[in-house]
Amino acid sequence: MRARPFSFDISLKGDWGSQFDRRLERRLSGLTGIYLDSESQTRLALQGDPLVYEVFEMLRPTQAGELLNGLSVIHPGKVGREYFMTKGHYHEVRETAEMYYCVQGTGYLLMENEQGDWAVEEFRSGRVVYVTPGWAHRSINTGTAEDLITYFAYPGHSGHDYATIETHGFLKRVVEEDGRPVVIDDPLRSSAGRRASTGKDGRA
Ligand code: PAN
Ligand code: ZN
Repeated sequence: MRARPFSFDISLKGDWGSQFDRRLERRLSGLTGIYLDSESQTRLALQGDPLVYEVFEMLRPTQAGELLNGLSVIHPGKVGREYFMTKGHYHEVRETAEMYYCVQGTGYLLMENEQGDWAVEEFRSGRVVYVTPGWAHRSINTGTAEDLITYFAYPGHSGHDYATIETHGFLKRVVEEDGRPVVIDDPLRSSAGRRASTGKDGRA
């Protein structure tokens, strides 16, 4: 891990990951339960199990004062009427923010907090989204052919709480209607407001 200041380039066409230390991949079979149309999800997972998204991380100490940063690459695709998207999570330390910079593509960052507020911000090339502390976030690629590529940075001690979203889902979903993305209420949203136990960072 570098001890001196450094710089790197994130605009290398076709070579997005080369600056980063670690690559995580998420295939459809590992995203059970996130899509409304579970039959389509199972069928597609059996027929080739598409790569839904990849995360390229710059490894830094997981401590306050550091910034964990990297690239999310969400590939284009759909499951039923829903677009390829990330699992989504809260930060385990709720008081931590995050910034996203959209390098390429089109989509949304869907967000909500534990007070029941929600927000959707648009991703398009050159656009920044600031996630305020305490807001869960999920990236959604609404493009038909292009990867959605975002650069993110968040405090080193944030941690990830995936369990809360796995248990309750988000309040809203972005689905395709007449060829366009629209925001709808999640019909599966659990009415139980209790938060799941967070446990350890489940990212790897
Ligand atoms: C990002 C996300 C990344 C993948 O690095 O982790 O876009 O999304 P999931 O973690 O929900 O699978 C981030 O928000 N980190 O905190
Ligand atoms: Zn995050």
